Amino acid sequence: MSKIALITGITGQDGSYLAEQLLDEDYEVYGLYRRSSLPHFERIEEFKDKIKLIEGDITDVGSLIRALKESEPTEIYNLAAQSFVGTSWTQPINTMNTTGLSMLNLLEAIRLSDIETRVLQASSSEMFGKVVETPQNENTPFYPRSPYGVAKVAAYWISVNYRESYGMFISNCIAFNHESPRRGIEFVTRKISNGVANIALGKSDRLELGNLESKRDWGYAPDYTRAMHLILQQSKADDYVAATGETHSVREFLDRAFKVAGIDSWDKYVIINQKYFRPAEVDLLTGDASKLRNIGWKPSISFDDLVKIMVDYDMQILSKDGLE
Ligand code: NAP
Ligand code: G4F
Repeated sequence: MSKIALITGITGQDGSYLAEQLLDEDYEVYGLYRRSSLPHFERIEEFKDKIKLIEGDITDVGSLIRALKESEPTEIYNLAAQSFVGTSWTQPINTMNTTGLSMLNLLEAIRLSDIETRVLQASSSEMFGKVVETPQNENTPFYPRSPYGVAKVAAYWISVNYRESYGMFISNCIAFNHESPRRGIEFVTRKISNGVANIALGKSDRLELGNLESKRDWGYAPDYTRAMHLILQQSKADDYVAATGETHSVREFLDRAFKVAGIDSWDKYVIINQKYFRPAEVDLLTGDASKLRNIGWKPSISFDDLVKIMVDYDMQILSKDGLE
């Protein structure tokens, strides 16, 4: 049977990598994108002609039903979300709708359309929040620390509930932070790689950041979209943590990024600004991905290489007078 994937959030970091990987595996790929006043297909520009794009919004059930009818997917990857934790305090209701309730929209759309399909929900390590144990695995209780985290917990539990209630094939990839040159510029890793590149090239002399002490389990985004695909190829729907198992502070990321750019001492460039601190912080995340490793997954890029890939990319595009 030919494989047909519908990816929500096709224009995002993960959507773009996943689409490329599925095209390489001869999938027919459909992508749900939302209308905006200016088109923003940068991340998928190079292979856009191979994807079938469907306009729709994850908060609009009608457009989801239309997308399902048009694509008749064998696999759905629900990646669409308001994914920036900081914005979830300034737009909590939008975040709950887009990141939480949207999963229920999608599941109801599937039921109303009466189609047989597998569903992958992009769950998040933010659900562990104020962690109750380290490292975190599939059995670690959730303690979300942001409206975003709470919305992801809601989406997670509705997916589990529909799996148990209706026997639907719904799996969760509980993904820890994953980054790449396609990462949005407001996330700390890309903000640092871009900021450091600007400083190294003499285009800027300051980088404003918030809490440098929080720690994250940072991996490479294409490894995580491989994980999402692998999870949906299993015979049984289930939930898996995707993580490297290593944790590093924002300070360590910053230090390494400046070193990659050839700057040993960064104190004079970095300014701590309270506006980037969060009302409630997630201090430490470290994932235990043993279950996913047992089905054949492993991360391919080390922390040091991840930082280098991102800084090198930003140096290269900024040298060409690209993104500022
Ligand atoms: P991202 O780059 O922010 O992409 C989010 C995507 O969702 C974008 O394509 C965005 O469209 C789309 N979207 C937002 N609101 C929408 C709406 N109302 N209707 C339709 N589409 C909408 O995020 P990402 O890093 O690729 O992450 C993918 C998913 O994994 C998200 O659900 C995120 O919460 C989750 N996750 C990410 C990480 C991580 O470290 N990256 C870790 C755990 C979980 P626009 O381009 O139009 O904004
Ligand atoms: O890069 P961040 O904004 O990512 P965060 O909050 O960990 O969320 C990301 O990972 C989650 C998985 O755990 C995803 F679910 C979510 O969608 C997203 O992809 O912030 C990382 C850390 C935080 O502790 C933050 O306080 O960096 C700290 N930080 C310090 N200065 C900063 C800054 N974060 C941002 N964005 N900007 C700063 O200037």
